[in-house]
Amino acid sequence: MAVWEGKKYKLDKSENFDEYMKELGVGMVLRKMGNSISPTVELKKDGDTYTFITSSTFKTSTITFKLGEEFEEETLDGRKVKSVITLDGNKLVQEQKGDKPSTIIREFSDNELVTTLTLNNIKCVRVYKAV
Ligand code: ACD
Repeated sequence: MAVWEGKKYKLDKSENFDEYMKELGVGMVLRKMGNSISPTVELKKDGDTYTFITSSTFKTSTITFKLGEEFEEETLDGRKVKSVITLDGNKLVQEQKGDKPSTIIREFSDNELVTTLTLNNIKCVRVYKAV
């Protein structure tokens, strides 16, 4: 069983998220919201279909995908992008295409999830704790 199976992770620390959102072109009001919210995330697997859920009091986003297969995604800030996700051990790697190409790496362990978001020269690291 994978380390992330049956677990939920809640945001504990966040570095550079405001800069990342600015680089995406997210406006001030939504950035304030994004900065003040501690979402809970979970990864689920059913056969070869994966679901990644980000839940918060403000918004919840669910993406459903198969590894290596491009899918359409509406991001939390409302962009419509195409993404491809692969899994390398406990590391989920998401490549978001479009005019703001971004890489999101989520590395799961027993008690922690480290999410690293990269866009241009901006790198944001968000640390989640298993709850
Ligand atoms: C994570 C961060 C994943 C979010 C990545 C991109 C979204 C960009 C901007 C968010 C903007 C507004 C959303 C505001 C609040 C929603 C709260 C949830 C924030 C994740 O996986 O950690």
